[in-house]
Amino acid sequence: MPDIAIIMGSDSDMPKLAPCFEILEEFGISFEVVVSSAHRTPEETKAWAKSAKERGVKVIIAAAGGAAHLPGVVASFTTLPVIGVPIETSLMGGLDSVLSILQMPSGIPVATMPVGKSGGANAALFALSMLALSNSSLSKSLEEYRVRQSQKVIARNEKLQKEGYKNYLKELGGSK
Ligand code: RP5
Repeated sequence: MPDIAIIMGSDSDMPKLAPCFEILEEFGISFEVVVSSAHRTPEETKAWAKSAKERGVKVIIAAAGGAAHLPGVVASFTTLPVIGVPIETSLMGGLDSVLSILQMPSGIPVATMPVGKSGGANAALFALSMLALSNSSLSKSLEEYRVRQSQKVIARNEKLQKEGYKNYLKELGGSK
């Protein structure tokens, strides 16, 4: 029984969600991944969204790009929380996706994540935060994740202070 369900409008969205899959794997949370489009397979999308709660899903992550109606359409068929991930597009870098997902009418909420590589990662972490409300071990794991994240930044700053910005920049790939 998957705790989290991830739906994408196209398989072309999948690489952008790699950080999402990786984080959920790291936390050992069960999840399902499907491709189903609000526009190309509306009936299948509807059936999937309507049956999610019965399948034991607690949170849905929906990713789409361009005319990104998928998260909103999914949210219209379920009262489960829906987290929208706007996928980058060639036309406007994903601003079109952000606006399509963000501007939901009152009554059907969708939580909108950042566009770009943070979107998938934050969607996973946000979904985990929701599950952690009733799972103390997951809550502890999330706290430990934050500590590890802080430690990485502190270590990087220590290295920067030790080596100086010129050497650090060279290691990062050089100045332009
Ligand atoms: C959206 O259209 C998908 O979510 C995808 O981001 C975009 C383009 O889909 P493809 O033409 O690559 O299948 O529905």
